[in-house]
Amino acid sequence: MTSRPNIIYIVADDLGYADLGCYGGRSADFGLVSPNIDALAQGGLRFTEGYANSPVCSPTRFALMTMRYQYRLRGGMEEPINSRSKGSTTLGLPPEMPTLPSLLRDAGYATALIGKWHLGYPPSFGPLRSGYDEFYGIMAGGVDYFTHCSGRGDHDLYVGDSEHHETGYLTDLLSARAVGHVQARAAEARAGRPFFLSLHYTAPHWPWETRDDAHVAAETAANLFHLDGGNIHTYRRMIHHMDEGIGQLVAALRAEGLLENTLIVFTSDNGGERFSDNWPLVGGKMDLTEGGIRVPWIAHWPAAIPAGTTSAQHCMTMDWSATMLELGGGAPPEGHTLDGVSLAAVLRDPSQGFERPLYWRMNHRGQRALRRGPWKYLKVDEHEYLFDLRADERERANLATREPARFQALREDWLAWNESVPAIPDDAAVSLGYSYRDMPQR
Ligand SMILES: [Ca+2]
Repeated sequence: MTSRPNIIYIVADDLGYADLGCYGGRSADFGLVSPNIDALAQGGLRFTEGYANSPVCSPTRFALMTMRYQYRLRGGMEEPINSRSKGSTTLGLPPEMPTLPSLLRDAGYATALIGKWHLGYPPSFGPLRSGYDEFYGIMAGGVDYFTHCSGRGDHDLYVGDSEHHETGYLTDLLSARAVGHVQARAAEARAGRPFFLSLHYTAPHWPWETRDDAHVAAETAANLFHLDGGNIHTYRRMIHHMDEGIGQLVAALRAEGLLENTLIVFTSDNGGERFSDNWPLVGGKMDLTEGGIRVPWIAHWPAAIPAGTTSAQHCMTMDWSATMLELGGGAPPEGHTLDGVSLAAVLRDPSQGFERPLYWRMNHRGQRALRRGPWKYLKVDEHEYLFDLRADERERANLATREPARFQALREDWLAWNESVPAIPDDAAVSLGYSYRDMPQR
């Protein structure tokens, strides 16, 4: 019987399904893009059919925190929350809502968020109000890596609730902070008080800046979407910088004697953006085609997870959070139901699996999706599709006409689920940073 693990939940931002070497990604001109993350996969368990709760940032983060479908909260209907939500008392994660960190804290964990919050602004919302003992990072959906200013030009780096000025490249600052946090928590962790660390990188989200690109910050200040910049070389280096930090974090855990009984989970909050590699999947961020929602899921925990294993278990973000809650000995309050389903049995024995139907909905383009077994029901704009992902994960062969009964059954299934969650309100916003005018369709 293993004692309760320390838990580190690493979330990359807009990283696509095939950007990492261990998911078939190409090498960069400087060599391997993600050797340290690949090593976590080699030493642990890699999921090939895991998903994000949403193809865009903040909705996935609502699900990550609450372990429920994001559609249950008003803020989760925004696609995504943006800086216009500043001052709002509704567009955020309500402090009274039980969360993964609040329930782990109740179970005795020391909790911290290092990195991106993106679930509403103080004073109504914030990480310290939702279960984190400590916070170092940004409140917004994106900032410049050097100035730490959001798209509105507001400086957005905080320690707790206080604005914090520090010079440096954000990815490196987050990595250094995470290493320092592990070192600071190590003695208590060894003595039996485990920690839960959320490490939410902004990499490899725009603007397209590597560690050596401080001069680019002035160019992107007016428009962080950085529509006239970036390329795959810059993009891969941005991933590599994050990977280096994760390597340092693993080294710190090893040096402190904590690696064996620490569960490290690595994923992305949504599918890849314009420079990402989602092969063989189609689409990306904002899309309910596989490229927008299927993401890497890697779990590393030497004390419990067999090394070098893979799993095709279907799962989404909220399931992973429910898994961590169970492994940490936490539980939701009486009568508070979670939508997330624990994967703990799969982690311990990757040959295990269970049926896990997964549902999505987007205001953007009226999208619907349901994954049930090998089948996927999809709607985009006024068009509806049926795909057999076992044979065609690229979603090119529409079987809706060939298999009308199956198509109708899945469609009914989705409609029944949709009735079980709140409807999208008329004032829910869809925010697109650019259109086909700025770049041709993928
Ligand atoms: Ca994102």
